Amino acid sequence: MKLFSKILIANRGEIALRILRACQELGIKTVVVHSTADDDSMPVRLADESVCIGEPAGRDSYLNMRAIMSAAEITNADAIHPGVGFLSENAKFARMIMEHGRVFIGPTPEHIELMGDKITAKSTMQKLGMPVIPGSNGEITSEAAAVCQAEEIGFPVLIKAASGGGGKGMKVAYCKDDVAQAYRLARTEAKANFGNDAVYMERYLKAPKHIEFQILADKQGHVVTLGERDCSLQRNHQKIWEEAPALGLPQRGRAKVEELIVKAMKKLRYIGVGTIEMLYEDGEFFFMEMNTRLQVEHTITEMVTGVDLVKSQILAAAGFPLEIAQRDVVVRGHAIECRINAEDPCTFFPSPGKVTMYHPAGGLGVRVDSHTYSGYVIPPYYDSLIGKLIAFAPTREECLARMRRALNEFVVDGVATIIPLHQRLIENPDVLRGEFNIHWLKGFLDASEKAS
Ligand code: MV4
Repeated sequence: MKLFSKILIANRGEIALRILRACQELGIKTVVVHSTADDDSMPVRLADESVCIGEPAGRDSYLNMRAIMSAAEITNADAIHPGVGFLSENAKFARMIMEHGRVFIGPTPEHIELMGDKITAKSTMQKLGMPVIPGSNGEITSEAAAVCQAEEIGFPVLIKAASGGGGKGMKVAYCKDDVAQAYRLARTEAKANFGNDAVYMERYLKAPKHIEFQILADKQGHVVTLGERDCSLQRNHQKIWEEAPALGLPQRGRAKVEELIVKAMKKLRYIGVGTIEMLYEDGEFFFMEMNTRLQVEHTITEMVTGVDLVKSQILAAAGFPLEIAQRDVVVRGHAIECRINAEDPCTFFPSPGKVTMYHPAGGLGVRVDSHTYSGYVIPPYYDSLIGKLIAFAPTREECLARMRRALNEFVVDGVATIIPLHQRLIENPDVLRGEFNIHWLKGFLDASEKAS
């Protein structure tokens, strides 16, 4: 078995930098592809080679598969890391890379397709023994069937898009009279957003937590879980604060779910890193979706397990067996990630422009993953994530204290950031007690808007 000699990073920003750092530590040469908006970016400067692949808009650069393939051919990169977002869950891209004799750093195109369709993902995981939310078994294809299903499931029900994600094409129906309209709206929205109008139905969970499990697998069939993250603190499906481990989960139920996940992933012969997204309510876990890629919040799992997920992912893609077994995985201490978005902390309006002064927090137990520097100009074309502040400590209480002081230390001048929001969250009694679900942040923001 041979490790890659050169990896092409098909992404930008902090995640491109994160992947670049892993490559450098593994002694792998790097190529970063970039748009004209990222000419002066940190990953471009630090990479061994860079190739400009097009104009700023995503479809003209970071989503342009042919341009990226050409860059890989020209630079003779033997593998491509897609990062997060962009082409990271695109089966066609993964297949194209394979057909060009290179390696896609991720699972197979079949795995991506299986999990990309939420209906097949759900039925597959259910067959493999995972608990799922009661609902229609498969697609719903008529208004009459929707009404019939809803009465069987019991109200409220949620209609979801098969190609969904990010909440698009999702409609709640609280009573029989709502169903037909919710069904039509969900279908229309699904068609417009994903070009696929297939929808399915589930009982609507009113106040769940979003708990996700990190897994890691190799081509030899070994699978380990690296514990869970609580990602409930989100706004419009954008996570802003994540923690590992989650608070208040039942030990038995949690262990059982981990066991079922490992079993399912072994059966599927999954490869690399993956995340099983679950909803947790009233002591019960339900499979929701699986992400077949690295995630932004992988960092907190790295802090509490000591496992370098990006290195492990690259090694697994190259065919190396996992260096750790399940008995080696110990979750120690507590980690919190606060996403630093260049947005107004009240309106969340993006705040691109020049960062006149940048001084990240530091010290024991503080990690900052960021491509930002003093003088960096945040382009207006992409998401507003300019860094991640991660605090790690032996206990949650110490972790909160560490995060609080790190937030106070962090300086970003010239643009607005959501650091002030994090500073308010970290003083909130509910947040301090870990008592929040997926709707908590909206309530908090609505209340503070009224108060001001
Ligand atoms: C749900 C749900 C409640 N009940 N399914 C949102 C995105 C999509 N991937 C699935 N989502 C949800 N599915 C049932 N049966 C609530 C959500 C949901 C949500 C889930 C995780 C994190 C944030 C969320 C925000 C709103 C709704």
